[in-house]
Amino acid sequence: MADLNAISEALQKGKANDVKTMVQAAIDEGVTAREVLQQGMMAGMDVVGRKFKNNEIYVPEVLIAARAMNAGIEILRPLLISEDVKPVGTVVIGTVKGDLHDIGKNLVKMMMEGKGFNVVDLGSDVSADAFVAAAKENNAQIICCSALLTTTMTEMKNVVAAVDTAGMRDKVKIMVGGAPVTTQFCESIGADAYTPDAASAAEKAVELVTA
Ligand code: B1M
Repeated sequence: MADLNAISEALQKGKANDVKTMVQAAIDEGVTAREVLQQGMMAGMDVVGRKFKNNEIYVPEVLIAARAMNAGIEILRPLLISEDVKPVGTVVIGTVKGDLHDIGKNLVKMMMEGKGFNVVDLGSDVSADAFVAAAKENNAQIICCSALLTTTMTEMKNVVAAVDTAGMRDKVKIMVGGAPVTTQFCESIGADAYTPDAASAAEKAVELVTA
């Protein structure tokens, strides 16, 4: 029987090959991709985060765990992205300036692709001006900003201001998310929507373009 806890533990130890093998085995046994992601991999990443915070492990171990997480995500990707979907719009996504955390952003991207969006991924450490330029160039309806640090989430305010300055505020919706971000923060900076996870971000995006 699939052992999601074993996936969590392998991820914590950074054993990318074991994570891949066990994720594939769980899927073959009929466990859903979402269960594997949430109860296996994200549960493991939570433990990594706690240990990192308590100085029980350091950046190299976290990077190795992140690599194992990405290895598992590659297997889940086609399953999380459902096929027969029509393009519903274009989204520009990135992690804000100064912030290198991209795992959550990659999940949001994947879920949005699953809903049929064309997603332009700017990567991490993305400046407000780069968000605006890409939105203009690709005729995007939505800009999605991710931030994992309390010190970088404030950069989202600069994105809202840059979109405003470019005269695009009535054409482009701005979505924000990431662990330290809240609804109150979203409202305080004048962004359009905050969602706590990748799946709800994708649902909200559909709502924004079809409203
Ligand atoms: Co860093 N890090 N990190 N880190 N890291 C955190 C975020 C931290 C909480 C750890 C801790 O102390 N417990 C802490 C932040 C504290 C704070 O600001 N409050 C922290 C710190 C301090 C740092 C450094 C400053 C450490 C240092 O160097 N002293 C440094 C900063 C580097 C930088 O960015 N400039 C740093 C570095 C790193 C690594 C490079 C080693 C690595 C990142 C590797 C990578 O991403 N490629 C790393 C990691 C892996 C983490 C933890 C352990 C895991 C993050 C993660 O990927 N989670 C993290 C602790 C934790 O979160 N448990 C931690 C899994 C991911 C799926 O979740 O990204 O939250 P998440 O995404 C979620 C939701 O938030 C949401 O959807 C996803 C789930 O469905 N979501 C959105 C995300 N974006 C969204 C956008 C949306 C909507 C939803 O709409 C647009």
